[in-house]
Amino acid sequence: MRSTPLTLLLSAFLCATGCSDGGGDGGGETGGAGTTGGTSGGTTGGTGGATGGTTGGTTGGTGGATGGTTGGTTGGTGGATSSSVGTGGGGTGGGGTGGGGAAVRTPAASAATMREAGEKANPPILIGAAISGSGLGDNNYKRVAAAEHNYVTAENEMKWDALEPNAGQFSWGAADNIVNWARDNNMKVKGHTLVWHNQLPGWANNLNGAAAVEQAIRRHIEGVMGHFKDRIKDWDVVNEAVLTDSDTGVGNPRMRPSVFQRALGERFLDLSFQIAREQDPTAKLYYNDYSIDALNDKADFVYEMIKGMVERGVPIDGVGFQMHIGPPNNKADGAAVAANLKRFSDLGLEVLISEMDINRCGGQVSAEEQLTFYHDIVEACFVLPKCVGITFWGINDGRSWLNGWSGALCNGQSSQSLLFNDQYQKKETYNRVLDALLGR
Ligand code: 9MR
Repeated sequence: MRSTPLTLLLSAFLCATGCSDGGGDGGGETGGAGTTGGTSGGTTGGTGGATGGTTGGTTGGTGGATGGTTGGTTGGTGGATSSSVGTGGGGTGGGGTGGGGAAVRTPAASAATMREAGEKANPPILIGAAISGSGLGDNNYKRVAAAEHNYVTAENEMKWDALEPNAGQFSWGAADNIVNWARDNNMKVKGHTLVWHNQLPGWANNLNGAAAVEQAIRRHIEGVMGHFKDRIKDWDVVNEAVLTDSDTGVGNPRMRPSVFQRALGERFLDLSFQIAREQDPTAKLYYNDYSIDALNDKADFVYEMIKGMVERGVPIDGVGFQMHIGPPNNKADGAAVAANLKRFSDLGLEVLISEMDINRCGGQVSAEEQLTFYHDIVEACFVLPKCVGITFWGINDGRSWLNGWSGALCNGQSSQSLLFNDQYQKKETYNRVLDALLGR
């Protein structure tokens, strides 16, 4: 729907209170980036400013009063006035002035922890970790996890096989434990992951026919998002839908022949996001994948795929770059990551580092290179206001998934891939990450 005169008036008024160039002019199905602040929303909201309108249409045009001052990453928080104009699922949308789109993120002057550095940065940046149920049985693990992070992804407990082991029968216990622990420690949670070919229960993997698969996707997304609705606002909606000849993202990129793709074709992507949006109009909806961190065949293919979704008005808010560096996945340096994050964010989307670790097994990444990568890749995200979070895939080396993953080449050795050792002491990798978060 197009903007109304009232919206335009409000835009002009609110702009005077702090909007800057770069807001979205929205409009149409997907809205769009622009320079005047989102004057209208659309189905998925304008892409205004950095994010001003990303949540625009669906929440009725966020952005707004605070958009200009907090910049794009938080753009969307919207002023009361603009929200009231914009309610109605993107009707008039836009909220007008949102998303000034801060050009840079300002680091904290000092911080004792990564969490503090992330919270004091302007705009703030989420510092996350993959958390496992078994880890929460260890007091040292819990202490470090909560002191250093404010964002949680369940490592396995929210996957399809864990949550819906039998068709239509949900099992919440292990996931609830993690989500409730996060809430007790004032940590935000990202739901991981709704539609993924891996860790599917047998019954889902064996489904046949478009109708059965669509029904299963719908029941799963509605059931899971419905259960966590008050506690989880960020979701990995589709995970790892693209395949290349090697896990490093090189060679013959194509849609992965999963049960979803076989039954519905590429349409399963749009469908999953649309169902998720219907289930929660205010949630942040992400696509997530590995070995798309640098500039390679897979990243190029995923870029075109996501661009197509944005152009079709599919309700996607952002892309997660897993950032598993080293075997079995890709190698990426800071400059390549920066260029890649930038082109995706230029689509009007949020970006985030969603599963970072750097594997030393197999000798492909030296100790020195690991430190450089940790610093420079974290920096590449930090300097980009639309990069809203950095999640590390675990807390301490001893619990890393890489140690037991054959393609990771560890052969029983530690992958030495994370920021804390097995006594939960900070490693030099931690110091380099904290440096990057403090602009050093
Ligand atoms: O860390 C997870 C590990 O414990 C599981 O065995 C594995 C099984 O698929 O999944 C790991 O997490 C993956 C994540 O959910 C999606 N991206 C790749 C991660 C590492 O394999």
